[in-house]
Amino acid sequence: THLNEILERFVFTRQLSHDTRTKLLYVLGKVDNQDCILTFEKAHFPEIAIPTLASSTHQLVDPVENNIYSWAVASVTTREPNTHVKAIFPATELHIKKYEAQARFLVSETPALYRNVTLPFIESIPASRTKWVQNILDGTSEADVVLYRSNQGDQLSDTGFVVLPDMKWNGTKESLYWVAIANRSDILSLRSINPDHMELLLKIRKTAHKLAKDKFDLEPHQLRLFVHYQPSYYHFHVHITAMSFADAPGVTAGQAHLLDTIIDMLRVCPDYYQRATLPFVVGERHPLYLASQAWTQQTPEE
Ligand code: M7G
Repeated sequence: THLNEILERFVFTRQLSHDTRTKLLYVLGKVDNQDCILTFEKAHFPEIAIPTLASSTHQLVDPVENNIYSWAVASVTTREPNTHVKAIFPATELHIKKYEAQARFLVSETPALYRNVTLPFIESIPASRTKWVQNILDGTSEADVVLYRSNQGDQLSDTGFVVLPDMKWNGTKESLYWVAIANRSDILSLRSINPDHMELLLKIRKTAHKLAKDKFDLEPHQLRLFVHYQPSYYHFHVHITAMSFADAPGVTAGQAHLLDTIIDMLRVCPDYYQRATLPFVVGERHPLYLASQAWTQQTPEE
C-alpha cells in the first residue's frame, strides 16, 4: 500500500508518544482494520525558505514584549515541505510496543541470560520482520538511493555489505545518518561477533569513512560508527552518523557500541562478546524485559 493511500484511509486510534523537544510524534490508527503507525516529525527549515521566513509568519499568538525583546507563537507557512511523514503498515504488536512512551530499564545480560531468554526471543521473530533488509540487499527496494554495494567477489564471500541512507536521515550533513547492512544473515547481533567477522567490520569502517569524505567532506573523526545492542532487527548492521548529530536517537550508553571498540575488543579478547555480560536498555513493554525479569527471578545466582 502506498503512503498516500495509507494517509487517506488512516483512522486515528491514539497517540503512542510525543517528544515535544524533538517534535517527533508517533500515532497509532487503523487502515482497513489493520494496525498502522504514523510518524510525524517537524523538518528543519529548508535553505531556500530562510530569506522569506519573516513575511511567511502569520497569526501571532500570545505575543509578549519587553524592552528590546519580543516573542510569540506563530504559524509559518512556507511552500516547501515541512514535515517528515512515515508509516509502518501493517504494524505488529512489537512495533507498537517499541514506539509507545514507556519507562526504560537497564538489563545486564549474562551469557546464560542470552542463551535462555534473548536467543529464544530472537528465534521467535518471524523472518518477515527483516523483509525490508532482504529487499535492500537484493535491490527490490531503495536501490536508487544505495550509496555503496560490495563488488561481486565480496558479495559472494562473507564480507559483502550495502551502505544506504537510514530511514531516520533528514538529508543534511550535520545530521548524517546512514546504515551499513551485511549481506550475510547469520550474524544475529553483537553477541555473534567473533574474529571471523574482522574483515567485514574493517571493510565497513573503511567504506563508511571514504563515503563520508567523498560525499560530505567529513573526516573519520567527525563520524560516530556504532552497533546497537539490543538492535530492533537481528540482521547485522552498523549505524553511521555525524558526530555533530550529538543527540541522534540511539547514541546513548547502554545501547550504542562503537565500531572502533568492537574491532579493538576482538583483538584484545577474541571471544569477548560470547563471554561478556552485556548491558542493554529496554522499554518496560518489550518482551525481552518481561522475560529477562522472570528468568532472573527464578534462577538462583551462580
Ligand atoms: P536497529 O539498531 O536494529 O534498531 O537499527 P533501531 O530502530 O532501534 O535503531 C535499524 C536501523 O535501520 C535504524 O536506524 C532504522 O532507522 C533503520 N531502518 C529501519 N527500517 C525499517 C528501514 C528501512 O526500511 N530502510 C532504511 N533505509 N532504514 C531502515
